Amino acid sequence: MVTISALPYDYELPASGNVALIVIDMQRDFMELGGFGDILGNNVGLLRAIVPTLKQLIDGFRALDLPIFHTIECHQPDLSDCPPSKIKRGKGELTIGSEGPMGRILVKGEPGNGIIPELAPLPNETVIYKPGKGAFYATELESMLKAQGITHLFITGVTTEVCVQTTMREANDRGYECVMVEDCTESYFPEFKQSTLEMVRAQGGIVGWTATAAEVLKGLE
Ligand code: TIU
Repeated sequence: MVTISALPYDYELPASGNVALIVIDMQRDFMELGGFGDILGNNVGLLRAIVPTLKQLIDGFRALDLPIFHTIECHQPDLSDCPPSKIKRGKGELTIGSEGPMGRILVKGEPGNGIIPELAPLPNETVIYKPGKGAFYATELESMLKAQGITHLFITGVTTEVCVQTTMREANDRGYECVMVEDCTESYFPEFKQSTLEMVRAQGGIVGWTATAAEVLKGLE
């Protein structure tokens, strides 16, 4: 049994529990000027703060030979997997599929859709291409986790209250024991990040736990 110091109480990982690290949408679209986050009117620079800590956590999982799943929010070039409601959202001139400074906004394979170089996946790591905010909706993630017997998830990435929280809620409903890693997730709205951390661990951990990267690594190593 591994015990990780977490909130609202210690997170326990039974010997039979298989863990994975989930890294949500650390893509240029959300981290750089000219991407989707920027065209929605956000200060994308706010998200950079977590990159070194998230890199340490990723390196820790790599050193322990534990599985890592990266996700990318994206759509097919013909936008057939993007509901019109999602295209219409936002107030700027550019929208999903528009030509932006880093290629077509939120379209699979465009330069802006790539994961930032510092956190680039290794060839043995899985990349999940997701059309929704949650990583389970319309993806192979659940079947892949089941195939590997994974039961416990450490969830990181951006943005905390949008794709990270949606994914954690989807995972929780599917029976996964989830930890949101506090210093490996960030929001364009600091108060939304704080509220998300508090709401997932409220009511005795209604959605799961939160812990720092250092506590996660201390527990796993
Ligand atoms: N806009 C925003 O905060 N987030 C997204 O649109 N996607 C993710 O969170 N990845």
